[in-house]
Amino acid sequence: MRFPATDLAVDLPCVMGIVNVTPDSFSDGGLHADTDSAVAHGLLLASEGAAILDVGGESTRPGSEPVPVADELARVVPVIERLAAGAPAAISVDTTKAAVARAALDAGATIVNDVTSLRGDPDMAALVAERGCPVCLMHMLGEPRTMQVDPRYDDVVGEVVVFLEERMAAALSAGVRETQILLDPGIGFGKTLEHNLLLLAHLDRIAALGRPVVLGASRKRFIGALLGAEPRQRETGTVVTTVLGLARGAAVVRVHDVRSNAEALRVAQAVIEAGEAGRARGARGAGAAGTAGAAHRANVAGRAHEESAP
Ligand code: PMM
Repeated sequence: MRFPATDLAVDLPCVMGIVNVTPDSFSDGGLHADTDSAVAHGLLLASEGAAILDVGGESTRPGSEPVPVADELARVVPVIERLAAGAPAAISVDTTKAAVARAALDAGATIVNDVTSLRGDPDMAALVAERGCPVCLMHMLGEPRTMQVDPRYDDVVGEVVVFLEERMAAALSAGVRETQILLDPGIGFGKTLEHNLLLLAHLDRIAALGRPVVLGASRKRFIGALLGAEPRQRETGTVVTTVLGLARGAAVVRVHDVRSNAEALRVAQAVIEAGEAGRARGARGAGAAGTAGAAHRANVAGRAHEESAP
C-alpha cells in the first residue's frame, strides 16, 4: 500500500504504542504513573514493535478535567528524555499545550499529537510550524469534559472530513507544511457506538484527504459495548479495528497492546500487498491481452480484407 509522503522518520504502516503517564486514563490509568514504570513500559512497547511511542500526561477520557501545565511537564518530560535516549522508536507527545509540546520536543520528542487539532492553545500552530515536526490533527466534538453528552451529527463521516479539511487549511495557513500533517477521525471523541462504526467503515474517505491517517480505537468504549468487555479484555476487538483500518488506508494505529496489533498489521499488510501485486500483474496481463486482442482483430480484419479482395 502506498502512503502519502510524510516527515515522519518511520516506515508506514506502523504501530504507535501508548505510554500514558497519568493516574486516570480510561484503560491503563495509574499503571505507569511514575517515571520509572512509564519508561520501562515504553521500552517494552518498542521491543514489541512500536515504531512510535506516544507519551501523554493528561487524560482525555470522557469527563476528565484539564491538568495544570506544571503537573503535565513533570509527568512527561523525564519519561521522554529517557525514552528518546534509549528506545528504538520515535517519540510523540500527546498534549494540547504548547509549553508541554515545546519542552517535549526539546527533550527528544519529534512528533506532536494534539487532540484539539491546534485549537486548544493559540501558540501551538506557530510552534509546530517553527519546529517543522509532524503533527497529528484529530477530530473531536466539543471537549473531553462534555464530549460524550449526547453527541449528534447529520452525517458523521462527512462532518469529520470537512472538519479535518478545515483544520488542515488552518495549519497550512499558520505555516505548517503539508508533509508534516497526519489526520485522525478521533474515535470515541464525541461519538456514539454508531458514529464510531461508521467512521471505521468509511476510513477510506479520511485517507482520501491525502494525508496519513492515525487510528486510535484501542480498547475504546465502543468495543466494550459490542463485546460486553472491560477495557483490558478489548485486545481482540482492537486487533480487528487494526486490520479493517489498514484495509481502509490507516497508516498509524495507536494501541495499548503492541505485540498483537503489530503482528496483525504485518500479516494484513502482506495480504494487501499480495493482492495489489496480483492486480498490477493482472492489469499488465490485460494490457498485453488487449494488445494481442487488437493484433488478432487487425489480422482478422486484414484477412477479411484479403479474402474479399478480387
Ligand atoms: N485517544 C486518546 C488519547 N489520545 N490521540 C490520537 N491521535 N487519537 C486518539 O484516538 C487518541 C489520542 C484516548 O485514549 P487513551 O486514554 O487510551 O490514551
